[in-house]
Amino acid sequence: MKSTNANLFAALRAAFPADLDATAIECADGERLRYSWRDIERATAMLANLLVSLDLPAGSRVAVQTEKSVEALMLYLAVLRAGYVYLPLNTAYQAAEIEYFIGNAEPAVMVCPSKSFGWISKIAFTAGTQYVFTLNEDRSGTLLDRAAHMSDRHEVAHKTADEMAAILYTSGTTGRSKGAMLSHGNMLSNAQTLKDYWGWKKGDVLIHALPIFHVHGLFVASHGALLNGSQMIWFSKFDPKAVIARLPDATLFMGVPTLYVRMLAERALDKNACRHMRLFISGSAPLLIETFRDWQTRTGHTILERYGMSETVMLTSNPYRPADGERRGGTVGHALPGVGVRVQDDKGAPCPTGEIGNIEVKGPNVFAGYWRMPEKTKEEFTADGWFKTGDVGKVDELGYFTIVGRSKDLIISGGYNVYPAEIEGTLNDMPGIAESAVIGVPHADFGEAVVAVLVAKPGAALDGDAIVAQLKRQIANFKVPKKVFVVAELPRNTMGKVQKNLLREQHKALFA
Ligand code: MLC
Ligand code: AMP
Repeated sequence: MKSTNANLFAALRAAFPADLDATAIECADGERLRYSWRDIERATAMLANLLVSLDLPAGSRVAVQTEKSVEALMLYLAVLRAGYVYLPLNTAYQAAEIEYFIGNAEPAVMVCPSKSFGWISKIAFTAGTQYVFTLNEDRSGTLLDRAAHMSDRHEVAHKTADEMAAILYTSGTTGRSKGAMLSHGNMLSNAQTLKDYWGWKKGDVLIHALPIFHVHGLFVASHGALLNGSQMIWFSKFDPKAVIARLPDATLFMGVPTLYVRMLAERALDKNACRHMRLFISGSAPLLIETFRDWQTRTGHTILERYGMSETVMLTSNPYRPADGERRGGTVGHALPGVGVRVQDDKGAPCPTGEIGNIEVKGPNVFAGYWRMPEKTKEEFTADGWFKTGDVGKVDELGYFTIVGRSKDLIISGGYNVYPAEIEGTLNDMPGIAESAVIGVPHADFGEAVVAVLVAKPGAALDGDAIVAQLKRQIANFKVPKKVFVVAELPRNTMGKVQKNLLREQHKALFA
């Protein structure tokens, strides 16, 4: 007898409301289209049938670098539905970055906008990808053209909970990006936990204004609404004024701290605009206590901050229900039900309450490992099976976790991760640069901003603007330093290690 189908899509679909003609997604910009639950059912079936018709090997990856659109969300759902593996790529990634991801993941299918077809298909076909489809913001492109000929009935592929559903690439402190393999079970268990913990209920309406190529927008937000049969008000791009104008029609909002900072800068943000809101959730980067307090004063709402990562989906959350405790600014709340979170010292022993140490996690949400990197995977797990997050924090006597820093050299800018090692590698390959140090400094809008400090090779003259222009052609724009300094030498300790703390201190007021 076949076991129950653990396909995440099957669970999401089971939550569709009885009235399939009700609105599931309302686009707040562009042509202001409305999509019903029936549209989702039919479009995902047609797209899934298209994938099935390609006769792809089991476990094939479908890589996608497209602008945010409802059709792109449908494509994600269709990949789940058909039982393949979804690989989302940030739209800011440039050719060299895409080349690495495609070379590493070897997707069978690639989907990109028509305008990028030339260079992306070249990379993809060289890497052995069989099919490259196009999908544009205006719903044109070969993907939908082909899917239009497919049947709108499709039986959801049978999956076990531990079968892979998605690969999310995360950069690393050393070496190249690693593909975190998330299973159907990882994502469904987390979505179910959050549905309960955040009290999703009938009538909830979510404003979806985040990109859909990372955990926050693609999984936490979309799964949340779909698993509750809730309507989404869909923004293809975040615009603070437009979002505030739609708050009265919604009950839930999820954002990275920059989104909250930008909305606070708008006069229209007030208690009246938030009169029907039930919950504001923040994550992906630290929410400043000033933002938390200003939001309370202006809107009467206490932002719920949670903490997670690509390898684990969500880990901790401040309480939603008063019975579970208050929402404490500056903390990321409690370990989610069923998720183990502990703080360990460098020797691997538990830290006493209140002491700072390494955050390690365990649970049904934690990924199985990095794609084709068994050694790296082994390094990132403890002998007793806990995943080392690379985040540094502490827990108080009431079980509230606080993130105080990172053992990984990572900058989080506007909710996007930037690994200094990657930028330094790119800089060090440029002519005239002897060495570089990339740091994050406080930034009023992005939380942290990327800054590069360079040393020229003897006799070379470095032009900061030209270096920035060159970087923009090579790496995603959010990784490009907002400021470049040229110095005679980098500060080093007695071991010869660059003292980034001194550089951060020196430049801390640049954008504050
Ligand atoms: C854009 N720019 C950024 C930036 N975003 N610079 C630094 N950091 C960022 N995050 C720069 C561009 O390079 C460009 O510069 C200029 O800003 C305008 O670009 P834009 O695309 O028009 O920007 P905008 O639309 O204003 O985008 C800002 C933003 C966006 C905050 C809306 O960055 C965003 O959506 N962030 C959310 C990221 C997210 O979803 N993270 C979740 C990860 S999941 P120039 O010089 O080229 O003009 C995760 C796990 C978890 O972390 O726990 O959730
Ligand atoms: P990513 O690899 O893009 O999924 O980013 C995950 C990282 O974002 C985590 O390891 C943390 O460093 C950081 N992060 C996520 N949520 C929070 C939060 N609420 N506060 C501080 N850092 C966070």
